[in-house]
Amino acid sequence: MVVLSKTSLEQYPCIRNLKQTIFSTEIPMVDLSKPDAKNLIVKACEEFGFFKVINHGVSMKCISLLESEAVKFFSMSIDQKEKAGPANPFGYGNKKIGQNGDIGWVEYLLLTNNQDFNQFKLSPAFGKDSDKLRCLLSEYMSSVKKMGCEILELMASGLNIEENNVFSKLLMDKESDCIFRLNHYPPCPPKSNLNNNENENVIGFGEHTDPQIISLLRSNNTSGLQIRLKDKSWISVPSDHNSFFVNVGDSLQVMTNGRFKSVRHRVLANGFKSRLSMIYFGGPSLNEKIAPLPCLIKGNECLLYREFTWFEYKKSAYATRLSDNRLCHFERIKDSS
Ligand code: GA4
Repeated sequence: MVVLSKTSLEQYPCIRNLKQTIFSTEIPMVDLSKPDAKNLIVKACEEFGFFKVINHGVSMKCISLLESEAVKFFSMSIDQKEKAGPANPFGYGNKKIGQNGDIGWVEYLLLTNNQDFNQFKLSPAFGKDSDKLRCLLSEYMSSVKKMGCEILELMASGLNIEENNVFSKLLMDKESDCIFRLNHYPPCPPKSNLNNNENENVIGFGEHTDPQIISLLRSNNTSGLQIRLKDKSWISVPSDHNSFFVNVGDSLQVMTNGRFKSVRHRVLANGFKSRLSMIYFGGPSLNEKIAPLPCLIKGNECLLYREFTWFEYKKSAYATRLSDNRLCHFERIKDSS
C-alpha cells in the first residue's frame, strides 16, 4: 500500500468516531455441532442477517498457512503485487473498489473459482510460491464451501423446507459463481477534524450488502467490521480469528421473500494494527433463476421480488456504487387494483 501524505488522506471517506462498543453476546453465535444450530441460524438471519460460527470444521492449519501466504503477498512491493494483474474485476486492487468510483483504505486480491487457478496470473506475483498458494487456496475454498453448504442446509431445515438442499445445491453446482477475496487494511490513525474537534475514522471498505447468497468471512484478530442493525444503528463486531462470520446476501433475501435480511456492513480502518480478512462469496451459476421460493410463501403473502437470473443481477450490481440499494430494481411493483 502506498504511504499517503495527510493531504491525500483527505480523499478517503470517513465517519465520526461513534464510540460504540458492543458486547460479543449480542452477535448471535452458532455452534454447528449442536442440535439447536438450525433454529439459531434462522433466528439470526431474520434479526441480523449475520452470525458467528464455531465448530466450523475448517482446518485451522489450512487457515493459518493461507493467512501467512497472504501476509507475505501484501508485504511485497507494489510493483510485485501489481504483477497479479489489475482487479478488473479479478486481480490485485489498491484503494479502488469496483469500477464506479468507490475508494477505501484497503488493498486486496480478488479471485474467482470459475477461472482455473492455474490460469490465474498468480505466478508472476508469487514466483516459486505460487504453486503452494494455489494448493492452499483450493483446499481452503473447498472446505469453506463445504461449511457454507452445511449452513445452507441447516437454514433450509430450520425453515421447514422439505427439499433440504434447495439453497446448498446452488453452491454445489459445478458452474457456481464463487468469489474469493483477500483484504488487507493497513493501520490508519483516525483523522482529527478541526471543524468539529472530533476524531474521524477512515473507512476501509464502505457500507454495502453482498449480492450473492452467502458470504463466509474469517479475519485475523484485528477489529474493524461493523454491521447495521434493523434500527439502522451500527455495531462493531469483536474480531475472533478462530471463528467464521456469515453474511446473508441479497440473493438469499430474495429467495426467502425478505424473511432473511442481507446485512449492510462496512469496515473501519484500525488505528494501530493491520486487518487481514478472507471472504468466500457463494453465488449460484450465472444462468440460475433467483426468485422467492413458493414453499415459503404463506396464504396471500405478496411476492416482494420478480424472478431474475444471477447473471442479470450481477451485471446490474456491478454497475452500481458500493452503498447503493441493489435490490430495489428487482422489487415487484405492487398491484394498485
Ligand atoms: C461486494 C461483495 C464482494 O466484495 C464483491 C464486490 C464487488 C467488487 O469489489 O468488485 C462490488 C461490490 C461487491 C458490490 C457492488 C459493485 C461490485 C464493488 C462494487 C462497487 C466482489 C461483489 O461481488 O460485490
